[in-house]
Amino acid sequence: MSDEEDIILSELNDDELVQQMHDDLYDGLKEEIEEGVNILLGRGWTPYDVLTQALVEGMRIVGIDFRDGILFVPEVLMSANAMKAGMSILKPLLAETGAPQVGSMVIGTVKGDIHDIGKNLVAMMMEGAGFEVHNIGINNPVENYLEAMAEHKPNILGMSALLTTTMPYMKVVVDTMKEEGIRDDYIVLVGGAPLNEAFAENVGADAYCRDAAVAVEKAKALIAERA
Ligand code: B1M
Repeated sequence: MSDEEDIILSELNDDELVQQMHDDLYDGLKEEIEEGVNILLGRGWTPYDVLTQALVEGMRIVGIDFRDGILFVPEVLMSANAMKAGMSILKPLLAETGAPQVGSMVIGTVKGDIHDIGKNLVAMMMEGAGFEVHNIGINNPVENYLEAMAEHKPNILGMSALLTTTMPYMKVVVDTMKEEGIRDDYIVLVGGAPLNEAFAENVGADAYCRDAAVAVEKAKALIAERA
């Protein structure tokens, strides 16, 4: 039996448990992540702290070793699945704040890009802040965004891209909105690890959102500005 199999998560203190969850996320251990999330919640941690300190931070570490060629796609997929399992426990709790509805949003990852963890996190946090969110998934061509906007008439369009090769597609979407004469009907928010403020401005978005909390802040501020 290896040392890892001897670890009883509930016997670890908070710091040790969070550390162990980073390791378990790295190893793609879905059940252990679910157990860890439940233990931290049981100890009175807020869903937001569990999300940011145990899950998002763990994924950041996975990203470093993926970049450096230490982890490969199949392993990172397992980490992503474990992360999603943890997120699905937190989702209803984050949405439970009872915040009054403040607006609505269509959000999706752009064409050619299948990364969805960050986008889903933004969707969860927006829901928790009182937004009605229509999450249209991954790999979205411009037609999907237009269709969803026509159907749901949101205040906000959110786009996510995690690859330097897919982020320019955001400009295709904004330019098409301009051609159709609907650009100014929506607040356009963009996000994803390789983006920055200058890029957002360049593609004609209203704001760049560094993370999910910033997305909520910017969404609320821009809606208030337009009211
Ligand atoms: Co990918 N991948 N990946 N990957 N992957 C990155 C992005 C990469 C940086 C890894 C690396 O090299 N360090 C790199 C991109 C390099 C580049 O473009 N310069 C990369 C690569 C190269 C690839 C492939 C090409 C690998 C290959 O096949 N050889 C391939 C591409 C597939 C495709 O999309 N066509 C690929 C595949 C995958 C997996 C499938 C294995 C998996 C995705 C699983 C999934 O999402 N279901 C995966 C993962 C997990 C990652 C990393 C490790 C983690 C991404 C993540 O989930 N982060 C990532 C490394 C990294 O980003 N450091 C990497 C956690 C998440 C909470 O953060 O997504 O940044 P993030 O979201 C944040 C903010 O960015 C912001 O808020 C979120 C929450 O705070 N935000 C928004 C995001 N979207 C927003 C939208 C908004 C607002 C804010 O709208 C309003």
